[in-house]
Amino acid sequence: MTMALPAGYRSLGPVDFRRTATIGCALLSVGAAVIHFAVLGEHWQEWWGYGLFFGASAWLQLAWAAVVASRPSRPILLTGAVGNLAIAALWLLTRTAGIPLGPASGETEDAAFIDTLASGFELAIALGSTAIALSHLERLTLRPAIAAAVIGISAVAVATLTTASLVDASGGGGHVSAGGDEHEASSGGEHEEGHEATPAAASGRAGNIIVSGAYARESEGEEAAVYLVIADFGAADRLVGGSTPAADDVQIHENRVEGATASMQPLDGLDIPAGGNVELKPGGLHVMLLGLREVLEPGDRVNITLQFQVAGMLALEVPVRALTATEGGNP
Ligand SMILES: [Cu+2]
Repeated sequence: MTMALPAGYRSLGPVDFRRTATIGCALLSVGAAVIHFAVLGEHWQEWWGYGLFFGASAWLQLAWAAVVASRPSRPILLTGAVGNLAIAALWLLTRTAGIPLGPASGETEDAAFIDTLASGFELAIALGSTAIALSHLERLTLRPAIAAAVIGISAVAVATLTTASLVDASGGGGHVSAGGDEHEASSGGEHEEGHEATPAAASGRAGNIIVSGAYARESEGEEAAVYLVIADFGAADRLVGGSTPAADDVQIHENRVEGATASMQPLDGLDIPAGGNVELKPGGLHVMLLGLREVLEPGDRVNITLQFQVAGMLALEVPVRALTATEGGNP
């Protein structure tokens, strides 16, 4: 300790154990805040109330981390413990009893890695902060090197786990997919033989556009309709068309009902309002594959590239579902 270290290190005295543990809690709080920032946009799309909750949680967790790291007083530690316990408890509620407020109220969400991790961080903060605040460890000290190692390992662990959860969420569709389906992108484009009734819908992102819940219906003649939800996180955009190796033409269609007859009208494009959501669903808007070169059967997957004016091309590998898997007979 005292021999080979440079002067700067030698001048460091023993480090307060509570201080070290507090910095660990602050790091966990930063991890939870980053996760909440990352999912803020998609929750805001669902309802501003959800967005506000995630935004407020993230900023408060970030602020608490900064405050507690510089001033680990008992009231500040206990405030963090109570706040994080409340957020973790709310998470448990939404995964068991159901979401208490907003358009999705009553629905239960599936627990994914990303939200389980954030809640794990919060629970650890709550327990850790309480223990630090109520314990009498003022006299306990660590060698500077050990304190630095503990903080360094905590920082790397939090950063690695948080990053992994973000990768997992973006790759798996996670919260984004409309039906709560987890989409595991299957490598290669070959057709799957298992004829599932409702294979997981596809999702993808380009620029500020996220497409989720995408699926095609099995072909009728040489045509098939594709449904999906388009969410825009930035400026206004426009879906102008698409292409697929499976068909000669890809058009945007709108169903119009006049009297007793329903007809499909091709559209030049489909405006996606800034920060808005457009749903292409049975009986309304859809993407139409025309002049199919192969029969699309339930369980197949079809590659479709959508063309947006601003966001550019967005490639999807869309599952094919049986006609009976969708409500309403009309495309
Ligand atoms: Cu159509």
